[in-house]
Amino acid sequence: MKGHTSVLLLAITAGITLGSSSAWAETYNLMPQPAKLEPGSGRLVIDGSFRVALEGFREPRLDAVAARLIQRLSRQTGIPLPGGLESEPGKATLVLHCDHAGEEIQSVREDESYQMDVTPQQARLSAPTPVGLMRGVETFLQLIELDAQGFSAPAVHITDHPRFAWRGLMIDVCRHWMPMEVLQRNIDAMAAVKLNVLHLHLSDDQGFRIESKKYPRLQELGSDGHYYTQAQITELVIYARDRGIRVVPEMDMPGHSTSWFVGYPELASGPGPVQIERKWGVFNPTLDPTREETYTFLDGLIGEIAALFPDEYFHVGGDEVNGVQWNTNASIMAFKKAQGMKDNADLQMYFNRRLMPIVQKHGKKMIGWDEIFHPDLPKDIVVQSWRGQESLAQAARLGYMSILSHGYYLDHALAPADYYQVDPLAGAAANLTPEQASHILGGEACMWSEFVTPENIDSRIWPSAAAVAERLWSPQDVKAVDSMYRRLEVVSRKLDGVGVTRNSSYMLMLARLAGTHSPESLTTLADVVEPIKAYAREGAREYTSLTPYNRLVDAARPESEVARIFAERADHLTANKDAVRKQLIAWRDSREELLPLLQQSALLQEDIPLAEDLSSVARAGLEALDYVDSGHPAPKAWVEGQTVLLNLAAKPHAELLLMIVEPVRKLVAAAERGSW
Ligand code: TNX
Repeated sequence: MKGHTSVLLLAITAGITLGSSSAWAETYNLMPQPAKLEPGSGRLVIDGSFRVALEGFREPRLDAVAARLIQRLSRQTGIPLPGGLESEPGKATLVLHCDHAGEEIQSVREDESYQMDVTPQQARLSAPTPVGLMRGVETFLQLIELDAQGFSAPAVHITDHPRFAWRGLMIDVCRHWMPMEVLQRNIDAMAAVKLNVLHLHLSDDQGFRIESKKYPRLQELGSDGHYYTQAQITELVIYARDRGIRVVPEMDMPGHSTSWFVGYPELASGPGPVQIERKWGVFNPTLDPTREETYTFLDGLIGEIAALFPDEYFHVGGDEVNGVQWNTNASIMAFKKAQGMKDNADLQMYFNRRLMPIVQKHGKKMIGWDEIFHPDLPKDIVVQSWRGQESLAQAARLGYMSILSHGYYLDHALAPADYYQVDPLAGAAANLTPEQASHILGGEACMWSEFVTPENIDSRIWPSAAAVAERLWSPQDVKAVDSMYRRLEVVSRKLDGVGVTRNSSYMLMLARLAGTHSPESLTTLADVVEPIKAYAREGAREYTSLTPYNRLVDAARPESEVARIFAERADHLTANKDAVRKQLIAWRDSREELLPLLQQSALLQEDIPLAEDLSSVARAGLEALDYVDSGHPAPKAWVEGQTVLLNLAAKPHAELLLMIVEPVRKLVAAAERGSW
């Protein structure tokens, strides 16, 4: 019992309430943090006698929840556990109590709350709905840890519910095709951190990724054979529903639609023939919004696709229409003139107004990227804000529902902390009235797949999506970055157990790069570099969907944990001097083993400058430590020399950034002062 009691005593003596942001948070490794947690005393032992009972409302989905819980617990602990339920709740280790059925089709209104009581005798988890129970089960699994006495769950009382109803992850399966197993393992990981919407970006210039029986040339000619069959979609939707996750399909239109026109060129606003797009960016092919045939086609297609997805929302895309084809088509220009439209935004608005009743006719509400927003559209549309938080706030002020994605772009390869600090109700949305704010349903992390493949996509989604999940689930005042990182490290490892390949594929990719050599010394370099950020890679070279994504930049993580921890230590040098010195020595000396390894691999040669910089930057850091230890400020010429070196090392090489440069800069500054 590692200090649970002391935290409790501390809290009682200090007279503070144990709210979401108090000291107890540091005792457990929960993510997202529950709304309310009170520590109890003692621990519930988890061993081979672990049994689960179901109580109250029953449905097959709950039996599956219990069965998966037992399996996961067994995998997490390595303890063999028999499947099957305990029929007498009094004898069970964990009682799952469900009040009543949930929604037939899970929606933003679903009750996801739960309560949990863990005592040394028994754990009781109760929830109004099966989905609430699923959320609680994940908390229970996160509570279980190994200490000197074995596996146990600490005694606690938890009352929990989400802050936002829409907590999504968007996966672009078009730029790079993502087979079923990628989606399934990510659904499992989403459930583990209480995300509840998988938004599938199913069509784009580079691929049409779902089977249409009505218009089969869409996938036959528009997908290179990489698409989900209707049977697979049904399977996926059930898989997600079993885990309390909605699946929202997106058909991006009228732009980002090149792949449609390979099989159906007559739908385009410009002349054919059309090929599947291989590059990244914004392209000209766009649906012709002026022809009636377009809407007949969309009616057929949307009807067919909408029927496969029970969710109440259907995403129509709507982003990045460049207007080139509209501006060069005489009949479209004449149409605009005849209708008194002043620009292409008006024409896109006309398209959306025609689209709206089609979506409704098939029983769906419309959601689209923020370009679709127009005050003439009915109030039940949802605006997905990606260009800035202002559009989110504006939509809310006008009574429209919206979700935030700006700031949650996982493809930008930022650090978990960067995503964590973005709050749907901050920034432009901070001054909304409570009524207006209630229109903001939540947010979605977006994984655009220009620069990810099935091999490395998990390493871009996780663990950042867990930080976003906490932002969207936990109370707004849960925002301490240190605490987030401490818990994220533990939760990240548990996500590996759920099937996330972030670590396993990292090792495989490094091994591939190293060829027949051991990848061990390569890890030293790979652990301290990060891919260049945001859209920088698009300018770095000509990428296409046929480019191999097998370089160090593709293996490297969005955030170097090693460099982050080093930077923290360098910031508190007096306490960490030995560790910092030791680390710098290892980096300085890594060159000797690294260089021959890099030279012998065609894929690694481009990284030689990084290995050189790692060594020389580390040497600069060591010299800086020596100057400070000597008690005399470093000579001016030395400082200037190191600054030149650091500035060069700060530049990207092979699309990678060396993350130890900035912390070493601080050491050099200390040497210049002659003190910490
Ligand atoms: C913009 S976000 C796009 C996508 C790209 C993404 C890359 C949005 C609605 N459109 O087509 O993949 O940037 O970050």
